[in-house]
Amino acid sequence: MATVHPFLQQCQQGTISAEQFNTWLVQDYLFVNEFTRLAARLIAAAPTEHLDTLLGGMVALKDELQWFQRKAAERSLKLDTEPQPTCRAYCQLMRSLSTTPYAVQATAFWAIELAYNQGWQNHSPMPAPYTEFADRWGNPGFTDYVKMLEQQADSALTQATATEQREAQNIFLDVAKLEKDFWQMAFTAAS
Ligand code: MP5
Repeated sequence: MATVHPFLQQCQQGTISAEQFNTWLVQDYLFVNEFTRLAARLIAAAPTEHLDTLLGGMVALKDELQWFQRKAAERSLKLDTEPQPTCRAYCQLMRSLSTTPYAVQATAFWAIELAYNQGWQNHSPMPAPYTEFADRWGNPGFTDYVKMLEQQADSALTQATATEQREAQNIFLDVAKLEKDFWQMAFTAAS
């Protein structure tokens, strides 16, 4: 499952090793950089009435990238590092969305945010030093944002062709798999 994983369980129990947590942190920073470009392409393709929500998300990404940089500095982590294979595959999927219709992009964008919202929320609250991580994606405001993204994806999907709807379904499943693999990467890469 994409939203229940030993990584999150061990963060909540405070038993995750620093090395494993740091692996996730650095790889997630690389992911969020690419996700920001996905957000930009989504905005470029969006109908006017969807811009307000998406621009709010973009502002949050600016803050989040700086926050990642601070967290990495606190832990003396180098951020200009190579993506692990799973991170690379996920970034590749996000880039491949550039040629898909808006409804497919909007579904993927929602699915990606939903995975983090559900994953961290289901394992909240977390003890220090993980509290702020769980709160970042598990907080009620973020849940509301994810619900807005769902409505926007839904409205685009109702106007989409059957082929586009199938494509959106497939992307949703691809995202769920990559999310699960992404948690696992902390264990397989950190040795
Ligand atoms: C998100 C993330 C959520 N940071 N990392 C992965 C692997 N999936 C989803 O995106 P954001 O921009 O941090 O809310």
